[in-house]
Amino acid sequence: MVKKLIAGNWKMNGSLAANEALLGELLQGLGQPGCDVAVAVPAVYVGQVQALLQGSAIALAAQDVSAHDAGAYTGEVSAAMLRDFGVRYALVGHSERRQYHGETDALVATKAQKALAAGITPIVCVGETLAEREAGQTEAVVKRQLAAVIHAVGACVTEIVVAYEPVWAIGTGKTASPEQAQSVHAVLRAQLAAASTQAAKVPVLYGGSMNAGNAEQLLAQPDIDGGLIGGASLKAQDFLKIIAAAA
Ligand code: 3PY
Repeated sequence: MVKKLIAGNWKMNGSLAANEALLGELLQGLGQPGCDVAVAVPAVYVGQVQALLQGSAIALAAQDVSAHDAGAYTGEVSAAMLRDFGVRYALVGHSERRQYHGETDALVATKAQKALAAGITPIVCVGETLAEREAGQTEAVVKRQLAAVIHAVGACVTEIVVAYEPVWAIGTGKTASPEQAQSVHAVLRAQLAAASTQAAKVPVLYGGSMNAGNAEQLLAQPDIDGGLIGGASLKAQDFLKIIAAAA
């Protein structure tokens, strides 16, 4: 069985003071978590959060990573730079990046490769829009998105994490029902199994308005191995409840 992973995605939220308060409360309530835990913080706070998490059970994650190694790419942050700060995971292909920054499947796949090459585990986000779901394209869309990464990373597919985040459930308060989520997770799990006999160890997380109220039911599904948590990861007590539900 895969060890569950609960990863918070702070998105573009936080400040030096707010991060310190949030992590202080989290670390105080955490104890020995029965699952892996990470927080994906804005790039500018990676150094601060690395120091605050030193020696704790919470891993540091980035929200994005450059598809380039170094050079004239103003505003970009490379995988090696993130690794310098102890970053363990990096989100790639979050729907907000696909939607607002035009990230393609090919770019997301390159980002996943760059993360892996630097020793960072990419959390590969896939998910369909409402229009795609209504057109009966959910399976085709998530399989296409994941296939690009599987093709690019080859045998390293066992080193990735996948997050299914239906776009219509992101920041909308709408959540996929446990059955809806499970059926997509089963598709992704089968696709991973077809790519590698070792892929059973790849965690497939659910994201998209997972919160303290619905986490337990979602996490009880056989193919849901954790969560990528948006808004609820900014409230220490809610995030702690989700972590407890994953144990
Ligand atoms: C959400 O839950 O809104 C997310 O986008 C998590 O990444």
